[in-house]
Amino acid sequence: MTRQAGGANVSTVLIALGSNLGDRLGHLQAGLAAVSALPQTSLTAVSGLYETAPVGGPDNQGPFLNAAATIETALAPARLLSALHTIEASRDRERRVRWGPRTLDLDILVYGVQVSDAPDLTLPHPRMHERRFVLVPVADIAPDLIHPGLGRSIAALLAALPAEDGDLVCVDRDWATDLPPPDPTR
Ligand code: A4P
Ligand code: MG
Repeated sequence: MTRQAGGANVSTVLIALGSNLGDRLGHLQAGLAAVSALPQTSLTAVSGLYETAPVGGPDNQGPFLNAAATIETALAPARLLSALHTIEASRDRERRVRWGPRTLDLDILVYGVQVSDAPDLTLPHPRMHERRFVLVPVADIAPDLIHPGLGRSIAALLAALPAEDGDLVCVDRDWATDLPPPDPTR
């Protein structure tokens, strides 16, 4: 959804958060605080926190913490992605192996009703509908949201995905109530 606010187009955007390296909860909390402090952006909903088994990537990586959040933002998609990459870098994110362990991953899942197959920013995120570690958190905050590419609700997409034993467990519903203030040194 996009609407006018004070002359700017404001869109509803779904973001996925993930971490499986170092202080996982600290990275997610700091990442979310930084997202909510972005200019022309407000945080409107945050999912529970889930511990999830790694999907893909190297064999021996540790479990992830995953969550999802909704923001309202006037930042254009490319500008928002670049801001998310800056926040990832502030948590010492390194990119070595595809789907390898990471301190903080911030993906744009859905940006309004935009659909794009550009490799730098594919919208909606090309794998979101195949992944319970994405759809379960998103269903906490936006079960009725229609996937702009597939035309089906998040709840319907999730219902179509088989659960695997131990693939995911909710570990905290209130992990984002006391976010740290943004760290000016990072
Ligand atoms: N990119 C394209 N579209 C987007 C988008 N919608 N949002 C480009 C964010 N980035 C997008 O991303 C690689 C490139 O994707 C970027 O240059 C960006 O321009 P990355 O963050 O460097 O690396 P990545 O996250 O490893 O890549 P990718 O392919 O997006 O990974 P996935 O598909 O997100 O999978 N298992 C569990 N349990 N939990 C997880 O969070 N995450 C992954 C990563 C694999 N397994 C996981 C988890
Ligand atoms: Mg990513």
